[in-house]
Amino acid sequence: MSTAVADVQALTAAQLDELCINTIRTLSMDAVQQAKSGHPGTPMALAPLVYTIWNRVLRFDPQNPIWPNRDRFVLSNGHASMLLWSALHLTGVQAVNASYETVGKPSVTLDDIRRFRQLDSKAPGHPEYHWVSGVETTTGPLGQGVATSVGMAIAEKWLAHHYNRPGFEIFDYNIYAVCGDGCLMEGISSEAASLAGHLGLDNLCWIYDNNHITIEGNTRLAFTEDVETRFLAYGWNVLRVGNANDIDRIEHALATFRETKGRPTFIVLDSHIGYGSPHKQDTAAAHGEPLGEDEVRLVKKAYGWPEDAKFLVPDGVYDHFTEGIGKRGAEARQKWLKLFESYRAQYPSLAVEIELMQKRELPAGWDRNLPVFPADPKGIAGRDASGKTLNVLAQNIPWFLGGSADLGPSNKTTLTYSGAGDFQANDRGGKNLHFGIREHAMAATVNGLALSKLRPFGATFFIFSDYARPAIRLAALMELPSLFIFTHDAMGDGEDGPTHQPIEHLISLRAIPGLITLRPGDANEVVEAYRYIVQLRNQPTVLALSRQPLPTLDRSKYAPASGVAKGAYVLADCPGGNPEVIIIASGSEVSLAVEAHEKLLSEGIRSRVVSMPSWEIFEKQPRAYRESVLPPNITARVAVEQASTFGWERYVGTTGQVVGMNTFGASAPLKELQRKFGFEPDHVIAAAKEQLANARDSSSSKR
Ligand SMILES: Cc1ncc(C[n+]2csc(CCOP(=O)(O)OP(=O)(O)O)c2C)c(N)n1
Ligand SMILES: [Mg+2]
Repeated sequence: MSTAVADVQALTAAQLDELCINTIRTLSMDAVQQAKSGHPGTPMALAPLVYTIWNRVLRFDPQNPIWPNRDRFVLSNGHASMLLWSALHLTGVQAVNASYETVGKPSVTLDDIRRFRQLDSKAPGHPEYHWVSGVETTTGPLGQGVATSVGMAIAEKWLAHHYNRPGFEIFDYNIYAVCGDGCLMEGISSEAASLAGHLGLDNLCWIYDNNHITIEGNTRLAFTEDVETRFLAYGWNVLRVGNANDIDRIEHALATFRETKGRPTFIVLDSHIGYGSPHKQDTAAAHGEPLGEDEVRLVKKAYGWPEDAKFLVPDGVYDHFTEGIGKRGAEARQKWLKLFESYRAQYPSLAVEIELMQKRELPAGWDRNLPVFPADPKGIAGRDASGKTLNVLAQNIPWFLGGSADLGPSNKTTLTYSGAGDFQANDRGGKNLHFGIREHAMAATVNGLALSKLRPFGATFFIFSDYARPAIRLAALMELPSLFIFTHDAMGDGEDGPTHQPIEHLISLRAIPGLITLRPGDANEVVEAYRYIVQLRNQPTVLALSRQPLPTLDRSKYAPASGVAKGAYVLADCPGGNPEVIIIASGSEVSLAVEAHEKLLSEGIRSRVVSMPSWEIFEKQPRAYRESVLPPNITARVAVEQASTFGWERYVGTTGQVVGMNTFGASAPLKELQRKFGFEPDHVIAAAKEQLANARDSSSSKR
């Protein structure tokens, strides 16, 4: 008799395990079949793994999926999302709202699973943080999940170091990440594994679904390296489970992970994609398309499942999860809550910090001693102003930390105050992270830190934001307050030449929904940019900073830098405030615009300078404000920005002029580049006058 319809009381423990595993398998097959799209084969193969992790190992309370000391489960092979939807559903994980409260309903219902991949279903195509409670990070772009898990592991170590006290293990959780061939082929996983090995992150366990199959066929086609040896070389503990259906062995390997100190663990799990499918097992056909109605029946038969049942959760399955993860998780959390209450009594200020952090709030006094820079025509580089500000913020906000991809001395992101320290295997308290030359893993790690509620930043040259872009995009998709600090934002490092001069980077980042880009124009704008950024709770930021000194504007003469918080503001205006031409600029071009403006004024031309560090912030302002800065009737407009001209029509209109870049840069001293590409006052003045003449012509022709 099939176990699915048997009397639950009569089942052996092993049969009950199998019943739960087959429920995950069949839910996955049915959901994909119903959606007519999706990935059935990997859930069929990995159901025993996911069952074991969730029901036997994970310290996670389904009643509260945001409990700070929960173990993290990351599904890096996000196409196998049905594994996660099944786990979240069967364990009864509760939904949480944006205010971090449980709302008394399940995160994923059976109905969501029936509507897998459909609009508004809580069982979308890939795991989506923020959309489905219980998803620890968004995955789908292969490799991102495992790289993000490294940030989570760093966060746990850092939190434990800072907040645990004798007798108070407030943070002692582990991170489990499941990945496939694709994740391990992607470069980001190599970067991340190398970093994790170096840092000896023994709270991190990756489980590799070694099924020898990707979309095009057998891994013989393109992936023949010795993966185990590779991970040994990274300094990981490498284990192997030769049969993905052997849950006792899986459990044993996971126990070995927990006992392993000083290095992360990599478990190779030999599996059969499409397990149980007579015609599709071990073939690429099981990867990314429905099995077909007939095959589904055959598989169900092989599992001892009623062939016609769909979305069946047999009696006893929910209960078995309640008995397993439900009971274990609730006990662990209740114990922790008690522990935290006595911790609060003994260490009230630390407890407050933990609570603020969990809600992404800032501690009192977070903005004290922020620098104010006096007017100075010689000025200071954006990166230097940033370095000074970072060092203040990192002292005011205990959980503000970060680092660079080996460019700390250039990015000026090194935290130099006494006690800042370096995060290493032998110092878990350091606030300087050394990502090495691994921009992609750095950005994903920053996301993992942000997912763990720290306030992280990662830095490199702006040109290399390309190497980090997929993770920046995910930060935006996940609505994380990750901060990416990119210096050398234009042609400031002139002699390095076009390989080092960003052109299209700003506009391409401006195109990412939800991402804030900020390119401050002088030192005080840098400070104001930070003031804005650290108050963000749900948006990532790209901060583009100059390498070279920029004049510090005289704010008694020009508008205060606090205008940065509006994205764009009138920095300098003509007497009476009724301009006839507007010059809009960002970053290093702001002082150039001001210089041109002063000359125009002296010639009796009524000009206005708008400093526009952030398009996105400006777009959030009420229309009345936006029109006060850029009055629609003033069409004579010039934008000046040492970057691609692409997109500036938005603010200068189709008749406006953009002093920007239409080509790559060149290798030469900055002054010569500024001359060659027209970033000089005379050029801006000429553009403004041309604009004015055109505007006068067109208004006289209208008359
Ligand atoms: C960065 C990235 N490139 C390509 C894809 C498209 N894609 C999705 S799954 C897949 C094959 C993955 O193979 P594997 O990780 O072995 O998964 P399995 O089929 O074994 O589950 C590919 C190429 C993707 N999701 N992400
Ligand atoms: Mg595979």
